[in-house]
Amino acid sequence: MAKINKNKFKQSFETKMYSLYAQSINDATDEQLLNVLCSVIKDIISKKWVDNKLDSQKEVYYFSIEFLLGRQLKSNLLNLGIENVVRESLKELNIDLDNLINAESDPALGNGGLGRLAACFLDSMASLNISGHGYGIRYKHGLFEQKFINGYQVEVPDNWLTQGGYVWETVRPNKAIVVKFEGNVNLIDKNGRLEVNHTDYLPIMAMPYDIPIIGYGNNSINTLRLFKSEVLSRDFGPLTVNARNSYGSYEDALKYKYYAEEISQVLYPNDSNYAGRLLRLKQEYFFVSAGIQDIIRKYKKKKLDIKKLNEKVAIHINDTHPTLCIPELMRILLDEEGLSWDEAWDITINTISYTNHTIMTEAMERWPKEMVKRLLPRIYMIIEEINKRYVNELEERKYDHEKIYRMSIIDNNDIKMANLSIVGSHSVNGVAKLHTELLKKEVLKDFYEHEPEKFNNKTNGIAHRRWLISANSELSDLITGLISEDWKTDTNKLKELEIYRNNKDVLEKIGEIKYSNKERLAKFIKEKYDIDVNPNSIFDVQVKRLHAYKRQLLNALHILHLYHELLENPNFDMEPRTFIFGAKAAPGYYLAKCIIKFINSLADKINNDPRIDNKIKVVFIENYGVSIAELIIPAADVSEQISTTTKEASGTGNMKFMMNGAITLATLDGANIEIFDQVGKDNIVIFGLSANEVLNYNKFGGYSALDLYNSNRNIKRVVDDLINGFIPNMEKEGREIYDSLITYNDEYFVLRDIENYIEAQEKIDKLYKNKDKWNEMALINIANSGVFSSDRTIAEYAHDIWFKGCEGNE
Ligand code: Z16
Repeated sequence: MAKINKNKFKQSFETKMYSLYAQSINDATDEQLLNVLCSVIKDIISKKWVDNKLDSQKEVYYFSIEFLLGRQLKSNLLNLGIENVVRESLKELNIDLDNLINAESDPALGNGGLGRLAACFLDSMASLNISGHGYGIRYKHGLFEQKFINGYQVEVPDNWLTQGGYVWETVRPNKAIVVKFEGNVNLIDKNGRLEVNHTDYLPIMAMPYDIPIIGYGNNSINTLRLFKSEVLSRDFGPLTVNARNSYGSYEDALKYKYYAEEISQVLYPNDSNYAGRLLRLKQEYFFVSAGIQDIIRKYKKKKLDIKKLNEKVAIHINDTHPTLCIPELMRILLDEEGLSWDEAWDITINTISYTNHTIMTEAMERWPKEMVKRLLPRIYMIIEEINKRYVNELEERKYDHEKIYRMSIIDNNDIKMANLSIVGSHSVNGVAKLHTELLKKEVLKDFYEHEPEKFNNKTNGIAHRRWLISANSELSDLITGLISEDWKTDTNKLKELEIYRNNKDVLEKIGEIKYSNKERLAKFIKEKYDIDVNPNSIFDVQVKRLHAYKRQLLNALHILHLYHELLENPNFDMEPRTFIFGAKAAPGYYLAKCIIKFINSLADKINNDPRIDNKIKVVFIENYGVSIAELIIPAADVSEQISTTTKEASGTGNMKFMMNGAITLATLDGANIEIFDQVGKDNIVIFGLSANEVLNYNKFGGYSALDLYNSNRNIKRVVDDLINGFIPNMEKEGREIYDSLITYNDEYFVLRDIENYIEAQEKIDKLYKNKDKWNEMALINIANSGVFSSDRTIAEYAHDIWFKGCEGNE
């Protein structure tokens, strides 16, 4: 842990204030104070922040096109173990630490689960003393900011860098890298050795911005290196004659500048849905090529043998967005290091491992051959060769033509990125048990049968330090008081909490902490939206991206159903409920936007209807993201995890809620199954179709939403409300949703599961009436959430994939 005392800290703080801003602390803005504080912390860690440990240890490089970090100050203070000294010192200087914590911008360089997972993994790698670093893109604009105007989602550009830069980053111009796009490639035979001549390419500079990743209580500091795209600066070094940026006209110069800077301009706002745009392909190759070149440069500086790369380096690709790592590494080994194909291929496979995050084919990346060929001519050649050799291998196995076509990397039109990832890596994992089983049995069946040893499961996890210790400090302190501090580094110890399951005082305390978290959220809702919510009501929460398969619509239709029950019978017996939503829709996802408008219109109607006596409140919180999640999740009683079974690969929000003592209301999908396995049937509420039922409907048909609608009064009532004007101001949107259910036969089985969901909700209502029992369930959930720490996940990645076969790793 960092050594620092109050006097020393105050002194450094004042000195830094003068050196950065030439003014006294009293005159400083919060923003300046924050900058000074972060700068002091960076000084504290700077000596330990050295990359390049290659000679002693294997280095892990985690490539991800998204890192959804969230604010760093609080978690850095926690991990350094200096929150208290800093808080007290600042107090003596008349500064409130919490103000500074909230003044930090929230870098939203990710969409949802995949990007947040990458951030949790960085935290765990550092905390487990793994030398593991991230490579990604320093987007100028992260995920858009969401505003509601008349209930519609409006996107406002995110501006996390407005304050002139990001407080935690350090730019390293001396480590900039050139990435080459377009041009022509000629292979020249030089006495039997092929020389690759790439001419007329556009050189783009990848400027590294490093963010320190601080381990918990262990002095280890890793690096997240994000690249910004720029024009090649003139002082960068000699331009090769082959480059095409020796522009003639002013106009050409501007075009080049635009081309370069556009690459890291903005994060694509799609979550589990791929768009296939050229700019996205540029982004992918940009950070992949910069990262791989950076790794090789570091490695060679150590004078290590390139043929042993995989003994010192593990490269992990987070989904297929960084899959070009495979041909890029091949390119360097072949063209620059002069290895033979077989040598290069062997090293590449043994260095790279791949995580798949979805079974939905519409989310799987495919890139048009022609696009890749034009943008990345050399990379295209290499992919073609990989494909040729792979297809040969499949033909030798005498597989039938259809199977070979399915497994091939390149088909008539496209490069199939998942196929390339599987073929070019030594490990393929899914992100929850069911997901991995579905990959093996369904989506990637051919590949699994061909190379079963490559496949393995790594159930996702979450950084418990951020999501419990930091976001819910009261609960964290209660736990520590009961079972001592060891759980913070070994979350399995949370199990010891179970001995308190019948301890009235402890259960009451858990209830009180939940209540105070709910009050805090209620206050926020009142201030922001002027809606009164009752902290004694059940806080029923669904926060995640808006997607048809996640079925926010099912939740909303149930609310509508309850509303009718209350209108029909004002004495209808139910615990008061506050339904809380938070969700961004991809800007081009029309149905998702209609669902937002529907929920907002429904909220308007219900919240302003005096007849139901405040029994139901509906709040759609704008701009859901990491910071707001830290406020919402600790305040939840019910965690809605209601995706169509088979569709949610894992889910990670589900784990955050569980760890904070919410009761999960779920389908047996993704990691919900593993939550169920941990807590047992009495501490979770399950409903809905099974995986096999969904698979059978998909394969054999037999589902008719219209029949259900015609035969079930409850269903008909709520579906009709979408189009009969009962809820004002959503005519068009209601029709769109209605059509998705009736005309297009309800692809996600909302109507099929609704009766079952209503029953499950009734069960929740009954359970909540018994407070002791409810708090006991919460305790059991917290006590069994330990396996969902990303420390466990990362330990498995390290053991089974990255350090497999290494000394001291049995
Ligand atoms: C994403 O966030 C996920 C999958 C995907 O193909 C693309 C993106 Cl951007 C999510 C999954 O939907 C979710 O189930 C999973 O928990 C998460 O990735 C992390 O694995």
